[in-house]
Amino acid sequence: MFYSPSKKLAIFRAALWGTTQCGKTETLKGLIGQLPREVTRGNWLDYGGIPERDAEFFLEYVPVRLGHIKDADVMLELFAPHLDQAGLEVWLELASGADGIIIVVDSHTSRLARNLASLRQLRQLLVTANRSLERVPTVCQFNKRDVPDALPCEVLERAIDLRTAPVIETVATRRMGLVDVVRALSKLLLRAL
Ligand SMILES: Nc1nc2c(ncn2[C@@H]2O[C@H](COP(=O)(O)OP(=O)(O)O)[C@@H](O)[C@H]2O)c(=O)[nH]1
Ligand SMILES: [Mg+2]
Repeated sequence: MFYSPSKKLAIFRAALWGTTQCGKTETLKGLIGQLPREVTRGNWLDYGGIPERDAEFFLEYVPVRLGHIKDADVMLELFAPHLDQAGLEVWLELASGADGIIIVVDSHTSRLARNLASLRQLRQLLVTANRSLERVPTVCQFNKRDVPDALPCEVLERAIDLRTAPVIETVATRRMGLVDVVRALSKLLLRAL
């Protein structure tokens, strides 16, 4: 957490982790659409005139202004790097510094193996950063609950096996559950404070 006593500003940083196409961008876009404009002001999701090819290398970023808590303005900054290749170094940096992690899980049955591989990769990255997933406030976002072949939540929970992390079901494309994800993570972060 970053805290500036003079500005009375506290900033938490959290990373969205998950396989390509699991719904990270959709989640961030959904939050921007759902939360008051003031809350997510200054996000980096509006690439505007940037060609698509270059936009792939941008780090997606959405600030969520949580509000005034105990005499300080508290912010939660959400990050999601776009490209796997461009991502790893960025990810290591994020993994070292992140106060929290949102693990976005793709509920498609066919994506289970990929979800698990990506979780192993996250664990490895955290070990490289001298950290452990069990010690980082983490929320599991089970996304794409609307797809016809979605695995039952119990099956996903057993496979993911992150007992300490709250599970939130979402449909990012319909903006379902997204604010609950932010709320669950904020609760963990503020408790850890
Ligand atoms: N049916 C369904 N599709 C989704 C959901 N979330 C994301 N998608 C779609 O999955 C694709 C990949 O999503 P995106 O957010 O770009 O994935 P990212 O690679 O993790 O950023 C897009 O076509 C989204 O519209 C969801 O909850 N339900
Ligand atoms: Mg994306």
